[in-house]
Formats: sequence, C-alpha cells, structure tokens
Amino acid sequence: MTPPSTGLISSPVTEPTITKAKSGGCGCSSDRSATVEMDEKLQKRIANHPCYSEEAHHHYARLHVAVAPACNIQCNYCNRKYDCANESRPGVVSELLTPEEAAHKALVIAGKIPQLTVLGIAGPGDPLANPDKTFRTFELIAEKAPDIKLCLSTNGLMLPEYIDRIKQLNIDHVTITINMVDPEIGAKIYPWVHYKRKRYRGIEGVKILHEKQMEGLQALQEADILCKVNSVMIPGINDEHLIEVNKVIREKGAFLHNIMPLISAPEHGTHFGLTGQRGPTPKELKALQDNCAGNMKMMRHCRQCRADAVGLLGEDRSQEFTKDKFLAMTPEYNLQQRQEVHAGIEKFKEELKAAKEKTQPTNVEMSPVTSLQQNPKILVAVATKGGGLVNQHFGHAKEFQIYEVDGHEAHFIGHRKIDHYCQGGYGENATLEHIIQAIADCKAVLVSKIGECPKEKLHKAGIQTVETYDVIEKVALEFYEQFIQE
Ligand code: CLF
Ligand code: SF4
Repeated sequence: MTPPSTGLISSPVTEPTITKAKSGGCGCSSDRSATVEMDEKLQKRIANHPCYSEEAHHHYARLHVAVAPACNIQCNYCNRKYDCANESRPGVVSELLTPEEAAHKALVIAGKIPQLTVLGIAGPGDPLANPDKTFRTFELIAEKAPDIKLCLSTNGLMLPEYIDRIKQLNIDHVTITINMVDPEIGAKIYPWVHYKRKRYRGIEGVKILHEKQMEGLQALQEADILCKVNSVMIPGINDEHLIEVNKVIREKGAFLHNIMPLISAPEHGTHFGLTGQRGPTPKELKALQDNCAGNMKMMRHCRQCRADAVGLLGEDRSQEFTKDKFLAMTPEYNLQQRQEVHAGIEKFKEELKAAKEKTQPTNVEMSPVTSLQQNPKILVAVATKGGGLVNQHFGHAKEFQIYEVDGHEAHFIGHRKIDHYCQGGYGENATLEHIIQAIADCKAVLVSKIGECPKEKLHKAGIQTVETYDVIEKVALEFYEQFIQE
C-alpha cells in the first residue's frame, strides 16, 4: 500500500512486535454508536470534511480564520479575553485578521497543505455578530479558491437573520452550539443576551436565544444545509438534560451531535472557572455520548480547536503561519495540484478500506476462544500522525487516539491529550506517569516505535505495547485476537 504524497506517511508496513504486560481488568462497558445509513449524495458532501466525517479527519485538514471579534451573548464558560469557547479550547488567543488577510492566509495554506479542504470561521467571537467581516471573508475565498468548503460555527442568535446569505454563499456546513432546550437550565449558563440593540438579562435573554436557535435549526433543514450541533457538557447543570437536547435536535434535522467537555480552570478567569464548576471526566463524557448514540450520529473526534487552527484536527500548525510569517509568503494555490493530491488520498482510503476488510473476522476464521467469549470490549491507545495508520513514535505523540475493539470491529471513540514524552530527546518520568494515567483503561498502546524504559513501565502498569506500521483497525483486531486467547 503506497500512501499519498501529502508528506504525512512515509515508511513501509512492517510486522508488528507485541510486547506483553501483566493482565488487568477492562474499564470499558459502552455500546457502539448507532450507524446512520447515508445516501451517496450525503456521503459525498461530508467525505472530505474532517469534522463531519470521522474517517476524513485522518486525511484532510481544516483552517480557521479569526476574523470575528465581537460576540452578542455571554456564556459562563467563556472569558472574552480569549477565543469563543463554543468551538475552541478555552484560554487561547488568536491573531485577529481582516477578510483580505484571511483570504491571503487561506491561499498560502491551500498551497502548502494541499490536504486542506475546509475553511471555517469560528471566532474569536461569534461569526454572525460580525456579519460583514465573516461574509466578506467567505466571498473572497469562494472567488479565489472554489474547491475549499466553507464552514461556519455560531451560537445561533442571529442565524435566522442570515440564512439566505448563508445559502447564497454556498456554505454547506453550519454548527450551532446548543446547550439547552429549557430556558430554566439555560439561565444557569447564560447571564445575558444582546439582541437587536438591547441587552436582556437572565431567563428573558435565554428565551430569545433558545427561540432563535430552534428557528435557525429549522431554517437550515429547510435550506438543506448540513447542521452539526455542539453542546458543552457541564456536570450538574446540563449533563442529564443533554439527552433531551439530543432528541430535539435530531427531530429538527441536525446531522451530527458533538458533545464536548467543559474545560474550566480558575486561570482562564471564566465564571465557571472561578466558581469551581468542574468539567466531566472522560468516562462521564463517553457514557453520555453512548447514551445519545442510539438517537443519532455522534461526533467523538472533536479537538476543541483554536479560532486560528491549521492542519489535521489532531495537530496544531498555527505557529507556522502566524501573521508575520504568512503575510511574507506568496500564495501557491494550484487547483490542479490540489485535485491530484485529493485523488491520491481517495485512492489511499480505498486501499485502507480493503486492508481493513481483509482483517474483519467475518472473512477470517474466528478462534474458538473468541467465539466462545461474548466479544468483550477492550480499549487500545494509538499513536498516529494521520492517514489511518499506526505510524508515530511513542515519544512524539501529543495525544493518543482511543479505539474500542470487540473482535468484530475496532472503532474510534475519542482521544486523550498528553504531554510529549520525548522533549529534547529525553523522556521525563513525571510525563510518563501522566501518560500512564491518561490511558490506564487501555489494554495496549499501538506505536511505530517505543524505547525500552517507557515500555517496561507501561507493562508494569498492565498496558502491552505493539510496535508496527500498519492500518489501525487491522493492528487493533490482531492484538484483540491474541489478547483474548491469552
Ligand atoms: Fe472548524 Fe467547526 Fe467547521 Fe470543523 S472545527 S468551524 S466544524 S471546520 Fe471540528 Fe474543531 Fe471540533 Fe469544531 S474539531 S472544534 S468540531
Ligand atoms: Fe464566548 Fe463564544 Fe459564548 Fe460568545 S458564544 S460568550 S465568544 S463562548
């Protein structure tokens, strides 16, 4: 299998080396998310959008341009010194751009990172509270780079107002952040809403926000624009209520639901950070996502990225393209070259699919041991640079992708952010302890390479190591077979 020439993947597939840890209990108990049958047309609309398609996020990149500074509501998890926390990691500040600077940046990056397929506007405030800047940016991109998909993320307050403009500009993907469908609950999240030159406090403002969000959702459905809903999970406030939110948004035609954890730290200076409101644990988040998965398709690969994010979802290349740097670069946007790269990625995806199918136990004789057990589920952690492959050194990973494996299927359920183990070539003991804690519920870590010292410590913690360079699902299923037999 030859990976596409995107600079992402570059070594041969090798035989895996599985190194064992002492056995331990399995921390996983959730059901698989519902699979939604999609027609071909819909598949095509999401096939290269890294947020709307989990598969695409291994191969395609997105760019956010920070052109929208103002906001028209206040969320208790947001400090307005920083980027919009509805679509960004809290505590991050992006460099503000004019629409012209944003278009220049997009053309530079579309040339340098040809796997870039989507341009999103997600802040640093609310894009629709800055309609002139937002729509001017989209116009410039549509004119100069017609193959780039346009994406917008909003709190929804002004969505009904701009639906025609959105449709006219061919913006096919819109996200609304909906944290409640009950204004009583909303009053604990939003202290005020500024609508049509007037500030409304408490429940009065929340009712307006709720009404506009529902109208916006309906309008998107009628206009046949794909809608993703983001919800911030706030334990004790809207965690149980999000099940109701999930039902309502599904009925109103949302395509995808992305439940994100509240990130709240006192140093971010948000109301929730300062009052000690905690965020959910990974286990609580997964349980809620699993609970909602029977109703509709859930997004589990969100990275809560910055308003100026660049690259694949799991990587952050924004520092390579700061304003002083990208303004000095000449755009090298080349439609034909980009189409060739995308065709290469699609071919590679087909090869990956074929490789995965070959490993499916339906085509392979299942061992008697495996068929006797009722497919217990286990978790494995994967180090990957993208491309759907186990292809990253343990020491270089900034996050692990988590796969749930049951003997029939290995499927992505989330990611865990970690500190780099190798910093300046040295492994840090404290960092390793943190990594072990982060993946303590996993039975194995799948990596392209790992040093003897971390390997030994992982084994002591009950986590096996598999060293290989191959398709993630294939390696995970092979490991499962061996694990169960033992
Ligand atoms: Fe950006 Fe959002 Fe469009 Fe994606 S992000 S505007 S839909 S292109 Fe994606 Fe980032 Fe999560 Fe957003 S991973 S924060 S869901
Ligand atoms: Fe902050 Fe975004 Fe909420 Fe506005 S909508 S207050 S920018 S999190």
